[in-house]
Amino acid sequence: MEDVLRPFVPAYYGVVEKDSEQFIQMEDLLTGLRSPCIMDCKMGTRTYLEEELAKSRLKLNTRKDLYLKMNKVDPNAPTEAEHRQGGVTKLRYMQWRETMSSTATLGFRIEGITMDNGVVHKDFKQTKSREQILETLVRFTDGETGILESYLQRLRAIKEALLQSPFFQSHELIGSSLLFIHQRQGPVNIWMIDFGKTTGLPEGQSLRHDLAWEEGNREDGYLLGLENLLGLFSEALSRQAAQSAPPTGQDLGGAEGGCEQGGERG
Ligand code: I3P
Repeated sequence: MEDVLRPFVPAYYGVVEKDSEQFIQMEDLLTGLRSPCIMDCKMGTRTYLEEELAKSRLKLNTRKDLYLKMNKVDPNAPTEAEHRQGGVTKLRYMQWRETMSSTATLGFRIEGITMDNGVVHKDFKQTKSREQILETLVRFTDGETGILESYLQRLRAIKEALLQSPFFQSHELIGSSLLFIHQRQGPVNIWMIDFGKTTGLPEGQSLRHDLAWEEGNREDGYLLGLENLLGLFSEALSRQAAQSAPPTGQDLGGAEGGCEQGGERG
């Protein structure tokens, strides 16, 4: 609450006790919204902590539930040994999820979307290419250029704050999400959420967040993901703007992608 990231995270109201259990009390990001569209993007190129890696090397216990989830998406994904065992380790599952989706290549993945009619979409485990993501962003925003533009502005503001944030510099953010929320003719917002696996670095150490992970460097790739999100929102906006621009009677062949990436990725 004292960091420059404060405007981008739900407000924290302290700890409350109920039935002798302790809870943290937080702002409800959906207050006042009647039919919001919501998208959760899990940030970073890595979704497990380095300590989970070490633990999983020590005890290679396999999990049936993760094997079943993996097998459901792609029966060819488990190895013969994993099929025989009917189990995979958590690390194996998490790494598979990273490479099946856009996490490993783009530094973020779409986890789920709720549309304004309440329908929940969770089938994004194999959404990996830029094209698949662009199509999803257009469907999520209904191709509305105003909404895409507002999201783009908010992403730029988040990036600026992150680059100045002492909290961001000194923490490894794993499994943290950006939550996109908009409502037709209503507010458009993005929030940083899910800090359950956000851990502080030893005093005096910091992270860049845009470097490749090597075991020991704790880099999470958060900024790589943010940069790609900026590029993709920018591209979606250019496409939609080109489509909705009134015809001029001249050859519009070069309109699509004319200002592709909008300079966000350089
Ligand atoms: C889950 C997802 C979660 C992870 C969970 C996985 O897979 O990767 O991030 O929780 O582990 O099952 P999926 O998205 O395919 O359903 P953590 O980030 O807390 O590790 P879990 O089953 O051990 O809770």
